Amino acid sequence: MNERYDHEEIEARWQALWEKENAFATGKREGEKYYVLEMFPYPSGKIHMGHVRNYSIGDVIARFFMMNGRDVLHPMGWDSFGLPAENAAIQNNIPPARWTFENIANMKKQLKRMGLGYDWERELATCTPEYYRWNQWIFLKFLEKGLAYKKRSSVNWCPECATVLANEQVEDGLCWRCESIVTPRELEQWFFRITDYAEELLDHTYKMDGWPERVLTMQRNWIGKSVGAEVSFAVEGSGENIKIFTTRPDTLCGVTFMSLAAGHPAIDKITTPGRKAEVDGFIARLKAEGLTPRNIDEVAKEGVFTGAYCVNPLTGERVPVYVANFVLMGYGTGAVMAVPAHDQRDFEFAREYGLPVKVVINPPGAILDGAAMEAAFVDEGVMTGSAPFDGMRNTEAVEGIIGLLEEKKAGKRAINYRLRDWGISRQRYWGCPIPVIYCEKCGTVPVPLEHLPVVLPDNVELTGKGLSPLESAVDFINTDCPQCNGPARRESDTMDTFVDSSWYFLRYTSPKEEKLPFRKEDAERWLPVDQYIGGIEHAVMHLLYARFFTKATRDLGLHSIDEPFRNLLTQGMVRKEIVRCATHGYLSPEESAGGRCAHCGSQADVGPVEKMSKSKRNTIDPDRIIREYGADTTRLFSLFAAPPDKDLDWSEDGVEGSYRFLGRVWRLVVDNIGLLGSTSPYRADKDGPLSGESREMHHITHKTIKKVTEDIEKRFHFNTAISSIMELVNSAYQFNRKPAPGSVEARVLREAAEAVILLLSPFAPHICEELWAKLGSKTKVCRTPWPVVSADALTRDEVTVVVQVNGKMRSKVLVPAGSGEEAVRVLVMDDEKTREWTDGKSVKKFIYVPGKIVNVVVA
Ligand code: ANZ
Ligand code: ZN
Repeated sequence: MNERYDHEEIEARWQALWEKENAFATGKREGEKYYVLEMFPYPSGKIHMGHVRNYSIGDVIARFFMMNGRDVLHPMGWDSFGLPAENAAIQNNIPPARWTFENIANMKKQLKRMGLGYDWERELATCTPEYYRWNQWIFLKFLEKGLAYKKRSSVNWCPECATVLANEQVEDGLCWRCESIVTPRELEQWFFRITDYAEELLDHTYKMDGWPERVLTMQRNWIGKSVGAEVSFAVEGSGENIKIFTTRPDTLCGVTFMSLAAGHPAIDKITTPGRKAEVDGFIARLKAEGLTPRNIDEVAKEGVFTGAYCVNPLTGERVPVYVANFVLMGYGTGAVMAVPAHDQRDFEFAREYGLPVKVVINPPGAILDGAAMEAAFVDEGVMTGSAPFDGMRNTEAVEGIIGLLEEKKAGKRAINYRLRDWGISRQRYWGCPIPVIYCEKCGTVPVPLEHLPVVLPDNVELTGKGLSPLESAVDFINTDCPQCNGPARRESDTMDTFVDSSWYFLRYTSPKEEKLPFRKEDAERWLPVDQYIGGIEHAVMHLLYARFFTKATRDLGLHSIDEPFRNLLTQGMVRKEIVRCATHGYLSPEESAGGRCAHCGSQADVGPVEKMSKSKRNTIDPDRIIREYGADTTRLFSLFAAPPDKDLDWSEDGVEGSYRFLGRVWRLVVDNIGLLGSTSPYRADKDGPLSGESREMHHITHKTIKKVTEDIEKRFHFNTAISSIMELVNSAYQFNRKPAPGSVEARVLREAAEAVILLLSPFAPHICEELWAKLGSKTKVCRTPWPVVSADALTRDEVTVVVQVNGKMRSKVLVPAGSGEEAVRVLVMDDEKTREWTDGKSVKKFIYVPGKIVNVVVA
């Protein structure tokens, strides 16, 4: 009996060996640098299939480039501040720090159990003072440069729980815990001036050719640049001026009213006494409804007249001023010049309230009638009613109109961004303290750099009530003013955890540095990250903040890199069918074994396929799969079942198929170890040219090396790379007719077996290390150079085979010289002319005279 494939023993042994010599440490290879990074996890406690997929993808890339001689940086760490630790503390009375570090320990064990090739010496956790002191340091540098500032801003307040809620704790305007209505509450908060970088952030998206277009588009929309004009409208008889932002200065002569956002500061000053009650009532109602930028296009257009009029600076016409529900305070100036003839929202509003519709642009060759229009005309056309611009194309009139406004000092060219400054204050405990002190005498005082870190205190009582939990940490809050030494108080808010993840890829380049967040030469050696891999859910926030931090730290002189991530891969989701019982709801795989509900025995409903999630109970625990099949199978399946950027549908059959394939690879080597172990691989220069089946086997080996190399390097098409390795294994089995030890056939077989092991090793590293050692190699696979393609082997001799069907010549087929009967049969039966005579008939006999003729006998 030959040795069986004992994945558990093999995997444990190789993981220990890799760990012992820190096999994947940076700096062990001479070549050019390669930085591959997977988005670091939040330590929730257990890895899920999404992690398995993400990290398997990264590990293939890392191992591939290591074998290609590159100096690879492949680090891992923990995004370990955040709300779940605080919730666990409130619910189960476990300190957030203990909960977090226990989770980290457990997940680290799981990642090691997967055989991932990380440089563990660079591990970092954002919740440690060694890391977050540099958040504080960067904050203070931003403050010094005016990139950090404080302003009043509203938070979500739940009156019932008496606490501030994070955005993700507000569901449809209600508190997630008690479902009472969440109200806004104004607090002083800290902001990062990301808008200073709006233009550069936008501009570079047009040069980032290693990013998916979809992500770039999302970032561009988020930044939301609009070019237009700012125009002042004087309010009659009040001395007030209302500024508006418009992207359509060409429509200025078509303004028939004005719309203000409910929070616009002019409202109180211009509303006439007779209109005040109605205006106040309307505004109060809007506030209660909670209008957001997302639902603004869906609501019915509504408004009230303020009683005031303002004057069009170009025409001198007076138009009524309204408060309207579809104007947002947070965008532009919070005021809109309404042009119902050419803007659909304004059009709907005008029809609702009987306001005039004045056409100033006609479609080429037609004349519109404002009274009869059924929708706004929003396309390009010819100017009208706008002397001296009449007859011009509207796009060409824009410049002239802005020029006139500038002459009259009533307006100017303006650019607007949808992007807002980044509010980083969180009324939370488990986060990085903001390093600021408030003194009655000196005001807001930055913590001196030499006093960092401001350490987050433990022993803080978490109740889920009140404003910031740190307020109650008296020893922390009460301090001395660094300027006057008088009594002072620390800032009690902590930073948004997105701050932590905005620069961790820089810290990995010098994780132990004690004088700076990172060393300049390290950052410049490793950045940009050559390949970044993570979920599409981070397309905007994390990826935009990381880009902003890179630029802002560059401008602090810390390095000279413009963009952090050269190539971005957004992996698809892992999905599985959902299963439900009519009485017991969603069922887990364990609860629905055999297609029946484990609680009541009734038939379970299966489908459709959805993203794995705890709430739908359709998750698969990676631990179980790794225990049953091993890490190699788990990795292989998650890479084989779909290309990395596409969704992957979980299938237990697929996992078993991957397991069987590894068993086949195992036996190919182990069952022939006597022969393979005593033979050197075929080398053309020593062994001379090949012919027949040996030549074909040699050809297939090199064709596969070429295909797998290109699939990994150029396209990350791991699934097709794996299927070519599977074909190579099949060919090796077919070729293997027990050649004599030391024969050229034996050497060709050994060459094929080596290629299988080396090519498969980034996907299934443990079994490959084991087989490689069995072949007698002293060097580990992960230190062995990637196989090289021989151009000679790629060319292939072909011979023409005549095809007869029932004795009559019907076709000619080209087949590789030396092909076996099986291979020829596949080619012949697939040949179009042959199929005309054989399709739908059953083949009784297939006679092959090698290299010459085939006779197919059909009934
Ligand atoms: C007059 C006009 C005429 C407009 C026309 C459009 C078409 P983007 O591209 O999104 O920047 N607007 C300005 N501030 C607003 C606010 N705070 N809330 C809601 N709408 C606002 O759009 C800018 C356009 O949206 C501006 O151009 C303004 O309407 C409106 F035929 O001004 B426009
Ligand atoms: Zn002071």
